Amino acid sequence: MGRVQVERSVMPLRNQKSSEAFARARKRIPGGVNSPARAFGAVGGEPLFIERGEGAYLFDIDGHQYIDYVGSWGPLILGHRHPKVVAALREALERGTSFGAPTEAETQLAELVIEAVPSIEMVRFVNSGTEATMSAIRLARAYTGRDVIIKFAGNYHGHVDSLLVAAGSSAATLAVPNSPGVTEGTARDTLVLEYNDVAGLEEAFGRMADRIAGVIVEPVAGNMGCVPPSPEFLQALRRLTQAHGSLLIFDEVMTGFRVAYGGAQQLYGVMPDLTTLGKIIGGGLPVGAYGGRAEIMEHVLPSGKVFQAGTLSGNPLAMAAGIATLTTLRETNPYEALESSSQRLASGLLDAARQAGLPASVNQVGSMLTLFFHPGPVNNWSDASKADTRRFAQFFWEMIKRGVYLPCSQFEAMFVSTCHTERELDQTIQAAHQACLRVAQQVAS
Ligand code: KE4
Repeated sequence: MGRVQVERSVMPLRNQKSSEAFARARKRIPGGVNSPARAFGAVGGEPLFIERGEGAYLFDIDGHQYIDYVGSWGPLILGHRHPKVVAALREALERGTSFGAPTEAETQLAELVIEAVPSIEMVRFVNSGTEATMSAIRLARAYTGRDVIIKFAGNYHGHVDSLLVAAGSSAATLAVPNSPGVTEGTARDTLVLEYNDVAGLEEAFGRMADRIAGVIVEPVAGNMGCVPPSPEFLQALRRLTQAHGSLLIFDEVMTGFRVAYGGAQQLYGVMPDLTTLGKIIGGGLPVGAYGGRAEIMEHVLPSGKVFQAGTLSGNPLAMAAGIATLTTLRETNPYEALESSSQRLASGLLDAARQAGLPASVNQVGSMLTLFFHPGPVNNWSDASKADTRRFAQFFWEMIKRGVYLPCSQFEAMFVSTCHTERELDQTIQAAHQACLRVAQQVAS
C-alpha cells in the first residue's frame, strides 16, 4: 500500500517528540518501525510513539491520550496492563526469563487452549502467528503428502513465503509472488481464491483435488477489514476438504478467544483439522500456537518427523501472561458484553458516516469491526478494495485529533476490549460524528 497524501488541514496534531523519535528510528530501523502495519503508510503522516497503555487508553510521548481500538492488533482483549496479567508476569519474572527447558506453565497453557478450542487435542507453542501458520502448512503437506495450499485474497497469515502471493492471472492459475524475495517456485504451490466464493472453491477441487494438501482461511477475515464468512462458505470448506483428504486450517490468530472463548469454530460450529492461534493467548507477549487432532499433531518432531523448533517457544513470561489472560476470560466470560458494546459502536460509527452523507457500511463480529468507506456490502477483497482509502485516511486523522486511536488502515479491524465502557463508546461515537462532518466538508471543498 503506497503512502497516501493527506491534505495539510488534517495533518496530525503537533507531535514534536514523536516526530523526533521517528526521525531517529528511521536511521536505525527500516521505515522506523519493526512492523510495517505501524508505519501509518496507509494514512499518511507520521506514526505516534507510545509512552504507555492503561486499560482502554494509550498515551503518546507528547502527552496525548487516546481511546485505543488497536489493542496491539488484537492481543489486548482485557485492555492494557490488566492487573492479573501484570501480577502473573511479576511473579514469573522472580523465577527467571527463559530456561531452554520444559516448564509446567507450557502444559498449563496447553490445557487451557485444548479445553477451550473444540477441535484441538494437542498443541505446539511458537513465538508468532507467522510461525504458527508456517508450521501448520508444513504439517498439512507432510500429513497428506501433497503440495498445493489454497488461501484467499484479502486473508493475511503472516509473512510466510508461500503465502506472500497474489492470485495468478486467472483464479484457475496458481499464484505469483507478491513480495520481492519470494520465488516463483514457492508461489507455484499456492492457489489464491476469492473469500466467500463457494463456486470457485468447488471448481478448484474439481480440477486439482488430489494435489491439495490444505486450505488455510481466516474464519472471520480481519485483514481486509472485518469480513464475516457466509455459512455456506465455511460448510463448503469443511465438506470439500473432508471429501478429498485435504486438511482445513482455520487461522484463528485473530479470532481465537476474540469472537468467542472457543474462537470462530465454536461460534459457527465448523471444526477444522488444524487451528493456528496467537495474539490473545500471549496476553501481549510473543506467542503463537498450532494445534489439532492428536493423530495429526503427533507427526511433529520429536514425536514425529515434521521439523519445527524455536529457542523461546513456550517462554515462561509469555506463558504466564497467556495463562492469566485465558483464565480471566474463562472466569468472567465477557463475550456477550463485548458483542453488545461492539454492536453499539458499529451502529454509532455507521450513523455518523451516513448522517454526514458519506457512503459507508460496517461489518462486525464479536469485538472486531470495521467501518468501510464503501456503500457495502463488503463480502470479499474485490468489494473491500473499492473502499475510499483517502476518506478513511482523513477520518483516521480527524479521530486522532479527537483522542481516538483507530487501526491505521481501512483494511484492518478495530478491537473492543473489556475496558471500553459506555464512556469510551459515547466519546468515540461523538468524535466520529464530528470527524465525518469534517471529512464531508473536505470532500466538498
Ligand atoms: P504475527 O506473525 O504478526 O504474530 O501473526 C501473523 C498473523 C497471522 N494470521 C492472522 C489472521 C493475522 O491477523 C496475523 C497478524 N495480524 C496483523 C494485523 N492484521 C499483525 C500486525 C502487524 O503485522 O504488525
